[in-house]
Amino acid sequence: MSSAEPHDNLANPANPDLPAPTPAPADAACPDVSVVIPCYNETKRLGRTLTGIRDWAATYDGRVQVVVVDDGSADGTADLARGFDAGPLDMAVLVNDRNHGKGYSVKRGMLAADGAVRVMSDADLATPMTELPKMLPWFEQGYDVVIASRGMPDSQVDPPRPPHRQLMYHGFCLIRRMILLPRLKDTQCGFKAFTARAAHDVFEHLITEGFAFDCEALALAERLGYRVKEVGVEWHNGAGSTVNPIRDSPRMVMDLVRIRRRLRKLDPHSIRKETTPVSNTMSDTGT
Ligand SMILES: Nc1nc2c(ncn2[C@@H]2O[C@H](COP(=O)(O)OP(=O)(O)O)[C@@H](O)[C@H]2O)c(=O)[nH]1
Ligand SMILES: [Mg+2]
Repeated sequence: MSSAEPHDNLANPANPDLPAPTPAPADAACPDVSVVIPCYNETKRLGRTLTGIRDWAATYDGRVQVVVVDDGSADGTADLARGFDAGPLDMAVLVNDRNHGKGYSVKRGMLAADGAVRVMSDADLATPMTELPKMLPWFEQGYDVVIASRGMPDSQVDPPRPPHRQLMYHGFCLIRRMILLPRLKDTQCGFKAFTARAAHDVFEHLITEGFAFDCEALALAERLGYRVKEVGVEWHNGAGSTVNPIRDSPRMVMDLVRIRRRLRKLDPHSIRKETTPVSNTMSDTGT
């Protein structure tokens, strides 16, 4: 067992009757990792991010795959990714036919990735890869989805966000907790890790193309009986955010209502039953 904190209560209040997770294999401390990066006009930020992942991969014992998903960029983002000196990284570059949104792009990347652990990261790598080793031990303890959070007592947000962003963030959290996922403090941090099986089941059924997709993914995961762990991380607030809270928040709130309505009608057992085998998963190795 790793150096992670003691066991939490693994019961999933949403679905106590769904199958318990299969114990993770003994070598789960360094699983093969895929990092999916949704990118919309990211030539300014992506190079540094890929370098950061490459540097981290050089210190990591497992295989590291990077899947860049270019979401219809007009600034040569895909060319930058293709031309990057990948070193030990296994690189894949997917290009959307047009701009669809972050949710569409993460879904595409997550379903194309092949790591035992599939991580989505924003193109600014605001949560550095060095935070991933803090998250991986939770998989060994039976969690299926481990999300980085800026809302935990040990989270470090540096530098603090400007007051207007802070206000929008807390306002959205308040509304979101009334509609979906009341237990989670921060659903919007752009760094989340899934086992291959959870990634497959969740993203196969995800329909939200915009920024509310994180909430749909997490609510879907809980509805399917997967265990979600929120972990405080270091988060660096850099320049160049592509999210406009005034433009994007109303749409997100409408999406939350739609997501809740859809999930109420969803039969989780039919999804878990129809699931086809996923290769190279932590929970499929059966060891
Ligand atoms: N704004 C925007 N971002 C997108 C889109 N598709 C993918 N993304 C990516 O979604 C991520 C959003 O992160 P970021 O801009 O840092 O926003 P933050 O949430 O304010 O930190 C970035 O990696 C974007 O490139 C899109 O259609 N619009
Ligand atoms: Mg950011």
